[in-house]
Amino acid sequence: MTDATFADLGPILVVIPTYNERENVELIVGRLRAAVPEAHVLVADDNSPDGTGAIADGIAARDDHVHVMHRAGKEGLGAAYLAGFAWALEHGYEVVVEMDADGSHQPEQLPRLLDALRDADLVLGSRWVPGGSVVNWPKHRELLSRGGSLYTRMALSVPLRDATGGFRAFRAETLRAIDLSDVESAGYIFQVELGVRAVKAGLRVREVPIEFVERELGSSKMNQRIVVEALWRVTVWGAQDKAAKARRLLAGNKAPTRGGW
Ligand SMILES: Nc1nc2c(ncn2[C@@H]2O[C@H](COP(=O)(O)OP(=O)(O)O)[C@@H](O)[C@H]2O)c(=O)[nH]1
Ligand SMILES: [Mg+2]
Repeated sequence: MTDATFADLGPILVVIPTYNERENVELIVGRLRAAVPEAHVLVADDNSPDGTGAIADGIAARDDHVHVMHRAGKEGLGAAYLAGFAWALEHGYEVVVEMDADGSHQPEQLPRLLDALRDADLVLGSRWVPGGSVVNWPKHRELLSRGGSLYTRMALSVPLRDATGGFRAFRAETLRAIDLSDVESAGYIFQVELGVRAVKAGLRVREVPIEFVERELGSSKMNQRIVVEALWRVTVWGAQDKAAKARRLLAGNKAPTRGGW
């Protein structure tokens, strides 16, 4: 592994949100540090009762590329990422990566995303493009993910194949361009909101295939509330999008405008 492979992209920060990932945090940070040695890591922990935050502090004490954000309590994936992004922008990172702590997103595949970012503003690691796949994922989760992306494509007229995935690389400029101050989502639908905002802002969004591996350690934090928030929000955004299009048509203005985004 050579050092500074992606130096042309500028400093890279990988944000890893954690909630009760005691068995995973050390493994995932170790793999990431080996796979992309120049990347820095920010573990954004929501005061996990299982002590994940303290383990992350131990890693950070030994490795100057690892940082820890201790948040007051569990506020959802979207909130943890927003705090992590703000930290990244304050500290001058040019590339900000989202990655789960549980091994589903393989650090060894991050170079693919970074490579693609050279001519994109946002790169999505995608399970549902040719070459993408899932390993050991329960059928109901696959259906939810495929269905969620299909619904998003139809309701919001965006060409994303994997709209809900959470292995992504953003340019810092992209995060600034999509204005994070009024992001509405708290849970996993945050991913859809950001992807759609990037598309609607006219940015270059590329999808690259990834192999998503179901976690072997710890447990999923996905729950019914997260699914309900997702369905509800896509439905509301879809209605707002259609209303905005109708208003533009009535006004005789064909130029694309932001309509709800
Ligand atoms: N900080 C923080 N991290 C979270 C929260 N919910 C989930 N995560 C993390 O987000 C990532 C994905 O969550 P996971 O439970 O694996 O979701 P799944 O893969 O969709 O089943 C993991 O690293 C979790 O620890 C939260 O409320 N706060
Ligand atoms: Mg997971």
